[in-house]
Amino acid sequence: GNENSGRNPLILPEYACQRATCLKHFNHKFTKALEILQKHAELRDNERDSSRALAFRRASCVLKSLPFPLTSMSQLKNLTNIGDHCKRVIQEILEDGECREVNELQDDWFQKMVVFTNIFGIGSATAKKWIEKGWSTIKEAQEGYISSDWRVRWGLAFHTDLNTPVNLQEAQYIQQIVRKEAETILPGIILQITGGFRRGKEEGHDVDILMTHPEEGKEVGLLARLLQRLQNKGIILCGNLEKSTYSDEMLTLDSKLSAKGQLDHFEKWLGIIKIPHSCSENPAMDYSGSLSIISSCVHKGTGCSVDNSTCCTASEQPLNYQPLNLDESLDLESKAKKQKLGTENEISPMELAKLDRNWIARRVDLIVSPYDQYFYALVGWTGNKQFNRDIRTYAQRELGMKLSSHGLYDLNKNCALPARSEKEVFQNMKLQYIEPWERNC
Ligand code: 8DG
Ligand code: MN
Ligand code: MN
Repeated sequence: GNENSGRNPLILPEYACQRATCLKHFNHKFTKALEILQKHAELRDNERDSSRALAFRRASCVLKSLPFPLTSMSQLKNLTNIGDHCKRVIQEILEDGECREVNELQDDWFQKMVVFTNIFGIGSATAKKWIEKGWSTIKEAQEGYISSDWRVRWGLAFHTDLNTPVNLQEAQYIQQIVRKEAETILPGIILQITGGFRRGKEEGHDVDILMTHPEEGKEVGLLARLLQRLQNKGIILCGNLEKSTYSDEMLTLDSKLSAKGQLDHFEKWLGIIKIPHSCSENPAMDYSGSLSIISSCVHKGTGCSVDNSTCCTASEQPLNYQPLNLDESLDLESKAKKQKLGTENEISPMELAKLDRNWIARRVDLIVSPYDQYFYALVGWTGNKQFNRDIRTYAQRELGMKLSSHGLYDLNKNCALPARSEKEVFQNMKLQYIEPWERNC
């Protein structure tokens, strides 16, 4: 017995969208192990493994919502979603402090696969081929691989930059630049950082920015004009503008929008921009007004409170940074171009990366949504991916409804359910509201 055993039997709601799952929790020892099993299954990447991967993730997600540290197997008795394999892993960690299977999984192959699949544009199929060729480092791939995919060319060249996590200051700096240009083009625009930063993460692999305008149709054409302005400022390295492929039928029938798939049909730009090195380091900047700290973050249904520091969200207000001057780095580039080629030809991403430069490359996703889909888009692009899977499965199985980033469709009544706020999205699904920082499944 320990002080927590009195809390049992603990009943957690079955779906993660019915529970709070915060970044900080009591069971990292177990969830880290289960997520290595998940990652390994994902990297192996065949049909059977992908369902095993999801099973590991669901179990991990349950442990993240537990309001106490797990100390005995009996505490798992009333919990769903924890299968026999997961139970064996948990038991071994309880007894030995570690799990042999998990340790053995993290072999050379696994380490290499993680390194390679962390490259922008590289999936597990290509990573496997590289390992079969005997490659084990980024350098070997940089020197030996010629790709027709712009993402891979830039991803390889700027691997060091892109593998340095983006911090909150950088995310807000990027948001501020995008907001300034977007507001000039389209006054009244609504612009929001989504993704991990909105869930309270302090670091991320990219910055996700969702945009809309409350007047129907005003958002059309915004993204192309915005990109032109960012291009003129010299901050775009590369990227791809995807046109919207949305039509109303997609609310009901679309395999891409299944509970599994996370892809949607919004107009979006996925790319890489450059920001000054100094924008996350300048001590003269005052960030005190930039965070809205949520004073208390309570696990719903479990009565557990978590430290404030894990519960901040990125500001929705613009900040007042001085516009940073990139002229110097642009000079460097044009000098390098002239030296290298004596022409106006582009220098290669690899050469650009090797320059002595005062900027760092950052991955950015820009998404534009029509206003009538905006709050569904906001939920979808806030994530996380596991939260999306779960809430979409919940909608389908428990309500007979189809949820996507474009909307919610009642398959029995044959009608779409509009939402004018994020809270309404949850109300429409008969769910208690889950705050963004409670969606870290
Ligand atoms: P990180 O960048 O901090 O590492 O994590 P993240 O912000 O949670 O992940 P992300 O890969 O940037 O994705 C953000 C959310 O966007 C994620 O929950 C899935 C969601 N999403 C959609 N539609 C699409 C889509 O078409 N492509 C991608 N990549 N993500 C999408 O709702
Ligand atoms: Mn992200
Ligand atoms: Mn993203």
